[in-house]
Amino acid sequence: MTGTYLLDYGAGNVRSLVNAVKKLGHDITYVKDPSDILKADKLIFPGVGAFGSAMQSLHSKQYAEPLKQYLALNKPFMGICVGMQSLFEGSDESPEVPGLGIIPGRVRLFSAKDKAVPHMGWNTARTIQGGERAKGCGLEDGRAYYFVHSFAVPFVEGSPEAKEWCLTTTQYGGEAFISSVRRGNIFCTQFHPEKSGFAGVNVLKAFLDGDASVGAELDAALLQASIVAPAGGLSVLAPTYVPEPTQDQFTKRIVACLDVRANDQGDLVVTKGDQYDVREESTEDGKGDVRNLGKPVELARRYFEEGADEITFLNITSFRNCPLTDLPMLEVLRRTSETVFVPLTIGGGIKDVVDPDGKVHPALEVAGEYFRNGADKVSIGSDAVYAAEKFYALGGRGDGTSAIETIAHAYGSQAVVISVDPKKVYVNSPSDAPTHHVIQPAQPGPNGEKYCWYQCTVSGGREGRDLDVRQLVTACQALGAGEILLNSMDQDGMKQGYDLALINDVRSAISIPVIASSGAGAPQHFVEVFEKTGVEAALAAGIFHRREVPLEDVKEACVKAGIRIRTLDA
Ligand code: 1PR
Repeated sequence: MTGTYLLDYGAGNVRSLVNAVKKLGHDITYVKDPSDILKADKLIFPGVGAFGSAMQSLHSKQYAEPLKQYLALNKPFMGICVGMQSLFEGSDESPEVPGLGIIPGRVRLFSAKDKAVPHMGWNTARTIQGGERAKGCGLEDGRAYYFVHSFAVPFVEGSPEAKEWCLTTTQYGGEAFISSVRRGNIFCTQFHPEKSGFAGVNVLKAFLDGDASVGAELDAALLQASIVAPAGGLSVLAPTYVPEPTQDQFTKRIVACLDVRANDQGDLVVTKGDQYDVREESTEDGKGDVRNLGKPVELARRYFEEGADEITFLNITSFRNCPLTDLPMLEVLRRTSETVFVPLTIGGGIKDVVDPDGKVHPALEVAGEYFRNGADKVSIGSDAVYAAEKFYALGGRGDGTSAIETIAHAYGSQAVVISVDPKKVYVNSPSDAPTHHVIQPAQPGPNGEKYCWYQCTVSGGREGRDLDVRQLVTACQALGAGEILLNSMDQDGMKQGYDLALINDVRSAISIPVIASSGAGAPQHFVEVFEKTGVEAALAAGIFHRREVPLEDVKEACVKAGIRIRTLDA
């Protein structure tokens, strides 16, 4: 069968991409056999996970050779993220594994000296070559797209990859990298069009609707216009235009969070607590109803349309009992990913689970199930605390078996978020908590205590552990986590602003991105957290659910304060 094919090797979320393609009115067939590749009229390769495992999968499934042949025939191809990287000669992520070698150049690790790594969020793609090369591919100069990666191909002016292939560059901190390439009918993006809202959907549309002959003509014209004969007599493409000096346009992210659980009638609802208590004022029987603030799929869609940069679902009672055979959030994800084209994170119950028949499912399998159903990241709460405790018990190392390690290994660090539920413990002096990292909070404690440490909790805050938040995040980063979602049990639902002392303490301890959470009550709180801490993202729940503060107002306040943010028309 001819048509558009998807080259998938089962490593991560391709559901969103398939949903986007279908929404655009196209059919897509999964490549199931190496021979399918050459049958395709158009081929999309959404590489996910680590470079080495992607290449190994291509070889073990015997896809590499037919893919090279397909590319040599100049048939329409779209590579996404690792799907783009695999076309280069190799990557520092897996130095021993060669790439396909179609494009000269190597994929390198970002430096974490001046920025958080992974590069996770919305950033701007600038076209070079005067934009000529971008014609017809739906990509707009200066538009923000969603990136999530730690490795990239540096943009080196005059290099063969820059001259012959580079379509757009993006600046992250002090580094400019190649964010998309195009030559003939080969078109690849480092960013994820299927996660880049309407801007990304336009890129996919152009590829799917596009005429295969256009790419070939365009390239021939460019080639003619810019051929030079250097000393060796070889013809190479000269850069027709020198790219504008680029600026880092990386934006701060606004995340809408949906705490989900079943209410007493058994319906799955979005709820929201104050300091983690999600029940209404107690009724006579001493047990108020679970607050019901809406339906998860509908609310997620509303937030996407209103401009949320990411959406997080937390299944807040999954620590009780959640066999793999009955994960209600799978359906929520499947339905959400049909209409929501920004990254989706799912948390709650990412751990080894036991089915009623006694069958054990490792956390990796649980996470895999979520990725296949539309999640881009999983968020680990309680299990991360246990993993960190084990890390210290082993003398500061992992043993490779934790959920963090196994999931990061298979799906990449960027797919592993740690959700932290810390609670303040006040002390009179640092010597009262000698094994913990003690700081001075903005306000003294109830008995005038000048110091506090932040205790990690498990099971939705029900149990405190002998581990402080700094110990937790440093251990989790070392084990391979890619991002921290930093809640605060004290600030949750209070609408008094984020706990800046806690956030600064965590931000300064690690280099992976941090999402500030808990306590947002007004647009100014977002401005404050971005101005006074180095966090990459800020999350809120209650004020959005209750429509007390529209997302638009939050973004407007940030723009007015000069904070780089993705606006819907940007
Ligand atoms: O331990 O891996 O099963 O994960 C359980 C997850 O459920 C954790 O991420 C934990 O944070 C979450 N959780 C458990 N119980 C509750 C609860 O509220 N009773 N919710 C809970 C945590 C905090 C944030 C909230 C922000 C922003 N909720 O998610 O959205 O505080 O709120 P605000 O803007 O209204 O202040 P595991």
